Amino acid sequence: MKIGITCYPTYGGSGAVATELGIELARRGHEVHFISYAQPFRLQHFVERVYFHEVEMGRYPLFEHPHYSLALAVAMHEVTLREGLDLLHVHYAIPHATSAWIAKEMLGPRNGLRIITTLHGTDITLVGQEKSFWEITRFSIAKSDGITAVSEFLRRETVDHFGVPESAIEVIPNFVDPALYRRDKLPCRKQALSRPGDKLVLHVSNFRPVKRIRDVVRIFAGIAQQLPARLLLVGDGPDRTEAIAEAEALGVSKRVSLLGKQDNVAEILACADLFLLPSQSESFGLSALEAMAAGVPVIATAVGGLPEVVEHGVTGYLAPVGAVDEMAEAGAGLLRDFERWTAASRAAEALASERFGVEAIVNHYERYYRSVLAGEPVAA
Ligand code: GMT
Repeated sequence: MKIGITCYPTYGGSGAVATELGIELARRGHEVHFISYAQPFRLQHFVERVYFHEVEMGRYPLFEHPHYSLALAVAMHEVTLREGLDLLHVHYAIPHATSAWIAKEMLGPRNGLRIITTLHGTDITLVGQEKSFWEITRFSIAKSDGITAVSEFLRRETVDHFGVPESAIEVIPNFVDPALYRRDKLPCRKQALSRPGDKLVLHVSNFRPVKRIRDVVRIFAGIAQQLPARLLLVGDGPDRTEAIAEAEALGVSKRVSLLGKQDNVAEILACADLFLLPSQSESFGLSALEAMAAGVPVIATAVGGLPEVVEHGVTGYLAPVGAVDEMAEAGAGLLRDFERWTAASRAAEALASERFGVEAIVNHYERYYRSVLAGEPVAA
């Protein structure tokens, strides 16, 4: 197959999943064309059968706001014609599904291009529900030839808020390649990250309000009261200064390290003892899955798709949003008890590869592609 993939290329779960899917599809013999405004961050090396097409943005003084959606549609149209794409797989509805629909309209009815839209989260739960985006989100999803959602939770949200029939949405969860996260195979430079004897608590995100960064720091402070520990914050975003302020207010700033955006989170996960994800909402929580793949138990909120990823009491602990004391207790309890921690770590690794391993999930995507291309009903 010749597949075009569009995603947000900067740091974020949807771009990570889209890129790793493209790389795996290419490994299986498909030709994959990424179309976006920048090279996806996880596409760092030459990969056979993978191509990147940068969207060119025309500038004109009259345009106060750049017309990215239109430029993207033109790029999708051009690449489809030039490379003979069979399908465009877009990740995150806005504006990618809209641009894909425009590109298909420009190609005309004789072109058999198919569009698959993968819904990732806030395209449905937040952005898509804003008044100015609701109608275009609904329209663009309805015009897609196939729709996938990364969790059952997100499928239900899409049905409830956009009236899409449940049977029209295929749930295909996110995935990991367990081989890339094996902690025994990765160099862990714990001494460079913390003092001897410290437990390493990790959070990775884009530091947006939905991640509740203050809660991350509060949970950590609760843990650090009970045992020697260090908090590693990986990523960056609008709430970074809030995190620093909260750490200072709680007197733990000397125990918090801000590592910024990191290309190789697997190496940091290999040293980590606990992962925190106390989000307000999370349609899946790819970072939690990656932590589990590295054998790191996860303390998270029982919201959205997280209960589909983290098994409460087995691979980690789930608590209500804002229950920082409960999460701190659960975290400290696990870190203090080596036997329980080891059991949770092994269960996390096993669940990540058994339920979310790259082979099975990419097989699912391939089956779905074939059924969409054949025009078959694709109901789950
Ligand atoms: O929707 C977003 O907030 C952005 C998106 C991203 O690019 O990271 O995150 C969503 O997609 C991820 C990949 O499928 C999921 O792991 C995240 O849970 C989801 N974010 C939210 O639902 C807040």
